[in-house]
Amino acid sequence: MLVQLRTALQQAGKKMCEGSLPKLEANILVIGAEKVGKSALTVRFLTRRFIGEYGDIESIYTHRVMMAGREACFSIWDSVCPQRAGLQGGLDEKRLRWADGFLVVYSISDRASFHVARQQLQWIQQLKRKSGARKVPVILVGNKRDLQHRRAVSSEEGRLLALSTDAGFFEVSVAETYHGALVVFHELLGLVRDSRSATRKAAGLRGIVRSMSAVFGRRRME
Ligand SMILES: Nc1nc2c(ncn2[C@@H]2O[C@H](COP(=O)(O)OP(=O)(O)OP(=O)(O)O)[C@@H](O)[C@H]2O)c(=O)[nH]1
Ligand SMILES: [Mg+2]
Repeated sequence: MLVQLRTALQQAGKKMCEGSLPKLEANILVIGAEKVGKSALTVRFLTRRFIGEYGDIESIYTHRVMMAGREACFSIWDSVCPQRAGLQGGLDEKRLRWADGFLVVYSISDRASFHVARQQLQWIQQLKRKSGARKVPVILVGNKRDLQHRRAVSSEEGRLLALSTDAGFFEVSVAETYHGALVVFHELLGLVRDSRSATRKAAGLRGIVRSMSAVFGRRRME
């Protein structure tokens, strides 16, 4: 079951987004293995709270934040674990096309969840590249940092995986602090913004090249 949630505050946000200020809109897909804290991360960011148990409902939240003086409106798709989704790495082309940016979450105390994260990162890169995307905004998140005594994945391994798949990397404890969730979402929004402006610049350059070829082509004909 997929639930869409939009609160009164978020409706107000939508109105602000419709104003004259330049705005950033982004669809964020949160994925990862079962019970790694995908919902905890999302809810922590949206409400600042950690409530402990979240059930297994798949939800899309709409939300707004101020980011570097600019209004950002975005939708966050908190997906269910891959096993229940029954798709390769919990991903399908529809979700991939929908998303502008990805948070791939694993638990530092769960080695298997790290392997799922690796598969998902590779799958994202493959499908997005196939669709012509240049740089894909992705952040790898190692959650449950408070469980040091049960650590099964070193920080170094996380960082290396992120480096090799061109993703950002953070280790956080959603249970302990709000700050980690905030940083992760803000960084991802920054990556989405950068990738959009890179795409716009590339399109602008292509336009200039096309106009120049048209002009010089015509001169040669004359
Ligand atoms: N110790 C610790 N527990 C956490 C942390 N984040 C989440 N949890 C716990 O991990 C369990 C799973 O959290 P969820 O947010 O439901 O995980 P999920 O990935 O959304 O799970 P599914 O949607 O069922 O795949 C819950 O019992 C949370 O309380 C954390 O940072 N530290
Ligand atoms: Mg969940």
